[in-house]
Amino acid sequence: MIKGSLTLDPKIIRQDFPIFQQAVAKPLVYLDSAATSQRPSKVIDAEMEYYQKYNSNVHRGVYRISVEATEAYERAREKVARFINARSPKEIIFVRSTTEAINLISQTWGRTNIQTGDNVLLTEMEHHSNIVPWMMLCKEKGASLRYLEVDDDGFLSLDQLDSSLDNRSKLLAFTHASNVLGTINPAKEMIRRAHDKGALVVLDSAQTTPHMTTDVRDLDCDFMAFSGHKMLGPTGIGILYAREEILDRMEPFLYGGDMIKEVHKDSARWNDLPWKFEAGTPNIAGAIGLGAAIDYINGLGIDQIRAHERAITSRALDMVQSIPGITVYGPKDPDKRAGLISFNIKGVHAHDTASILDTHNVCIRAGHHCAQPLMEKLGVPATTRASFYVYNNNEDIDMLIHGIEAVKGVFKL
Ligand code: 7TS
Repeated sequence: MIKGSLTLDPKIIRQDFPIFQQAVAKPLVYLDSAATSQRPSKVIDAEMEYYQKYNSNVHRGVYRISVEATEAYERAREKVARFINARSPKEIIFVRSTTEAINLISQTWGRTNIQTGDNVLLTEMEHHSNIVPWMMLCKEKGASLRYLEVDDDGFLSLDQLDSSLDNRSKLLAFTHASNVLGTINPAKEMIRRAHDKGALVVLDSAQTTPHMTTDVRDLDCDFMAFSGHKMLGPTGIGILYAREEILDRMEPFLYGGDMIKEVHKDSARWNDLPWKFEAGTPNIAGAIGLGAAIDYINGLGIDQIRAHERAITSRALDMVQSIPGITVYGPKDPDKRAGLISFNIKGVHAHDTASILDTHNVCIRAGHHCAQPLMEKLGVPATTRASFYVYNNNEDIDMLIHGIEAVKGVFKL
C-alpha cells in the first residue's frame, strides 16, 4: 500500500476521542464525518461541566451560576464570530442546524423580499435543506426556481451563473462544497458575480467551515449556514451568520421569550441583535460545546486540517480509482475537492457495499445523501460515500480498499 505522510497525527488525535478508545475486537473505521463528526472529550466535558457545575438559564438570573452560564454562552458566540471572521458577535445567531438556518432565512428575509415574478437561483448539487425551503417559498410567492447545472466533472459554470441571473434574481443560494461530489465551488467569485447582478447570497458552508478557513468578510456572503455536529461539536446547535444591516431589517423567525424587549397586551418590541432571533431557552450546552469544538479545531489549526484531509483524499482517490469497475463521482483534482469520495461499484447497489463494509467495522454512508436532484443528474439512485476528518489515517483508507475488494469478492466481480 502507498504510504503518504500526513500533516496531523491521527494516532495522537484519536486519544482525544472516547469513541476510538473503546476496547473492541475490530477497530472502528469511521468514514462518515460528512454526515456527522465524532466529538473529542473536550467537547463532551464542556457540556457536562455546564450541566454539573453551573446549569441554569441564560439572560435571566442575577445569581452567580446564571451569570456564569450566560457568559459561557456568549463567549461561545464570540468564538464562532472570530472563527469565521464576522465583524461582530451580533451577526452570529444560534440555531439548531444548517437546515434551521436556511429555513430561518427563507421564512423571514425570503417572505419579505421575494415577490411574484422574482427568481431564486440554486445549483443542481444542493442538499435538500438548500432546495426545499426555496421551493416552498417560490410556490407561495409565485416566484421561480432556477438551477445551475453540474457538468460531467462535477463543476458549475461561471458563464452559466452570469447568464442565469437577471434583474428579477433576488437570491443565489449554493453550497460551498458538495456533500456528494466533494466539489469546492469558487464561492468568492460566485458571490461577486451575484452581487454584480444585485442578488443576495446564501452560502451553505456545512461541508467547508469544519474543514477549511471560512472568512465571511473575504467571501462577502450575505448569509451563511453551518452545523456544529459536523465540526466536532454537539448535535442540535448550528449557526446562521448574516450581515448586521440585513439582520436589523429582518423580521424575527420565532416569537416568544428572550427575543423581546417589552411586551404589552397588543404590542411588542423586539430585542437587539442577535437575541431577536433566539426565542425561548436556547441550546446552552450545545453552544458551549461548540465553543469547545472551535478551541479544539484552532488547536490543531484549520490549515493543517485542510492539508491533512487533502493528503488523505488524494491517496484515497488514487487507490479507489485504480480498482476496476469503480465509478468515482466529482472532481479528480484533490485541490478542488473536499475530504470525501462518492463512488459506485458496477453491478452492486450502494447499500450492499455499505453493509458489507460494515461487517469489517468500516462506516460509510450509502444513499442519495439528501441530494436527489443531483442523483437524477448522475443517473443513479444512490452512491456510497467515504468522508474524512482529523482522526482518519492511511490505515482507514487501506481498510476501505480492503472492504471494496471484499465486496467484489462477494459479488464475484
Ligand atoms: N448542507 C449540506 C451541504 C450538507 O451536507 C448537510 C448535511 C446539510 C446542509 C444539512 O445539515 P444539517 O446539520 O441541518 O442536517 N449533510 C449530510 C450528509 O451528507 N449526510 O448526512 C447529512
